[in-house]
Amino acid sequence: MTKKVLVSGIQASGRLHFGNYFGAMKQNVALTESGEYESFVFIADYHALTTLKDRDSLSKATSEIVASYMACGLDTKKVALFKQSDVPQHTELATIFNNVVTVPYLMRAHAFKDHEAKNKEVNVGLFDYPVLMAADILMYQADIVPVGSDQKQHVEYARDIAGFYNRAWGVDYFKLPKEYILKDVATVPGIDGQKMSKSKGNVIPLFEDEEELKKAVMGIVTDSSTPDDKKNPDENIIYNIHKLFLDDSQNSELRNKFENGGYSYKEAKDDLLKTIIDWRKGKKDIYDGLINNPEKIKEILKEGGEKAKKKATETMHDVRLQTGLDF
Ligand code: AQP
Repeated sequence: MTKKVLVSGIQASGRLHFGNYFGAMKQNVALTESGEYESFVFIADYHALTTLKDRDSLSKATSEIVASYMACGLDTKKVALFKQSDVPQHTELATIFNNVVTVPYLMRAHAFKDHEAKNKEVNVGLFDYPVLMAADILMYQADIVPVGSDQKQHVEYARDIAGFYNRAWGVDYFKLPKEYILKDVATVPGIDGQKMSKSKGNVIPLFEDEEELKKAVMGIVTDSSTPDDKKNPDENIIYNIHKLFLDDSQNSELRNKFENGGYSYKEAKDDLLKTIIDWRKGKKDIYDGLINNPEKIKEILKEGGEKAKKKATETMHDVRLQTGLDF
């Protein structure tokens, strides 16, 4: 039986955080382990260049994604874990897609509109980001793309672009991918209650040193309730982050503590910190081992890049024939 295809990417643009983990990484590891998918997980380093112009930060972020994925249980035997820039077919396909996409269509993308609204200068890479992302996804004929809700529109764009291409060249070639979004983790809040985001400085980092982790957890914004006050867990940032780590019975126990009163924010933060430290047990050692072994990281990426390139070469062979570039 042919397996369904999973494709998922993370931008190499900063410290990985629990929004990335619960929104996408956890699902990628679990779905890959299920054996039902052929998995392509990539580090979006071309995408990162839209914001990052610093050699060391890019290579550091790339290594951190590899080490984090391995620490979280991704098995390189069951996945192609690779760097987008190691498979130049992505940019080749994006160049072709650029000819079936219009400027007004790209002007409706959230990322572009957000930048415009803030009067930020938008580079062409950022403007064209949805097209490259469509190429990333469609290259592998993805069935599903595990993402947080912030990326939903980009997967919709990939679906549209598959249709634009198929119609333009009169083929039924690219499959229409679907986003895979789990409701409870669609938007993980950061320490200020807004969406946890690398660029907002509101993250709880996955594998940074305990001091940094503690600083982030203790920095979670709270209101002026006293320890004795009863607190509504659903409106509480500490609870909304902590619940993501818990099973049903642990979750209702935690809810009770908030609802009954007598649970101070200090205690709530200490408990969350303890949960995260427990979650990191075992994983952090794997992470540190890899981060200190750049040769191993390069070897993992090389192997993954070769697997991805095999499929990408097949796709581009077909596309070049369909479009008349090859004959
Ligand atoms: N807060 C979040 N809740 C749920 N899912 C999230 N993701 C990111 N933040 C959250 C998901 O993580 C995957 C990788 O994201 P990305 O790093 O490629 O880009 P992003 O979504 O733009 O992440 P950031 O941290 O918000 O980066 P910046 O600040 O650079 O824009 C995606 O599947 C994403 O949905």
